[in-house]
Amino acid sequence: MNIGIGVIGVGVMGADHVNTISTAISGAEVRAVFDIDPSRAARVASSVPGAKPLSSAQSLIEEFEVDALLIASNDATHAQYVLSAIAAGKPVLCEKPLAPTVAECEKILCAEQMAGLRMVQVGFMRRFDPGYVEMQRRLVSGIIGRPMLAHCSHRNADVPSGWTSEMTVLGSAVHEIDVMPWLFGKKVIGVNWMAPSSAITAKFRDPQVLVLELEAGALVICELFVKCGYGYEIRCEIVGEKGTIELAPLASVRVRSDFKMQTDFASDWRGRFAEAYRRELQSWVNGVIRWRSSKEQTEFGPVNGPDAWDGYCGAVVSEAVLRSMAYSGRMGVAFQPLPELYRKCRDALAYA
Ligand code: ISE
Repeated sequence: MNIGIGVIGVGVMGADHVNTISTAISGAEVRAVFDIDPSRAARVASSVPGAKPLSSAQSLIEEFEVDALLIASNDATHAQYVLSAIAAGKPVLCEKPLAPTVAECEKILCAEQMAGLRMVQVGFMRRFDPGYVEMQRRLVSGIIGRPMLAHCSHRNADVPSGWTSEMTVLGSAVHEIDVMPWLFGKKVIGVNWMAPSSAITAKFRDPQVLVLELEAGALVICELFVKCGYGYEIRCEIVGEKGTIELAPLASVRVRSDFKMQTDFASDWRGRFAEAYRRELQSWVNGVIRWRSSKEQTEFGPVNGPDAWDGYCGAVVSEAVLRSMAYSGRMGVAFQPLPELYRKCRDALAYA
């Protein structure tokens, strides 16, 4: 019998998850959805046989046919829904960021601690992307020796109106902030934020450059350009002492015609990371099924991927980046006290 999923927030990402669960995931089905816009909830629910729209997030969390929750609502609402789900004893997959502030993430860690097990998985889907997974495998094999440096670019064709410089950090850069320490196997210990001047995006800073300093002296240089205009593109090259490893462009074609050679870009991340999202969802569903049927309950509970601790680390680093941005207005400053923050919470809450 499939587990029942309730989805909170069925905008761009939530609707995409509903579609993936319904068409490509085994062991689960969407049984209820909630959205701040009732007509959107009704539309998405009508696309899935057996799914119903509910009129509040709390009723969806408490719905007895819903065994586990997927949260894809506005970032500012994540913490409240995650906390309610933990209180209801239901596993959660929460889209990134776990919450926009460190204080909210701490509340979530405390709630898990009180519950005695990890309930929350965080949607850092790049950890499931075949390209990043292969990069990690090659790094661990030692083929390029000790990794020293990474060059990343993260470009969106465009962003909605009302976008801010902070959103680029909290909503976009948070992926590099999560995946690069994961690849290197090292924590971030310092950050530096900078931005060139740009007339086109006068309302917010774009592009931005982040430099993350990792333990053991490695550096990650990230360009974030969310209004690049030409398409969605993610690049990453890691430079080691004996070579480099680079994400290769996705399987695609090159067209030669009319004196041009062309390759298409995806318009947004859903196409580029479709397989990563599918693997992330399947892994989470497998974890929930295993947890529900297992007699031996471990502290890892249903989580089968990045957890609330990873979400918390993302928030710690993002807040440091925002401080660097606010402090300088333009050129960043090296920011050091990150290890203290990690230690404080890890020791208090016994997270590894
Ligand atoms: C978006 O919200 C995502 O999650 C994408 O993965 C990211 O690449 C994009 O920059 C964000 O806006």
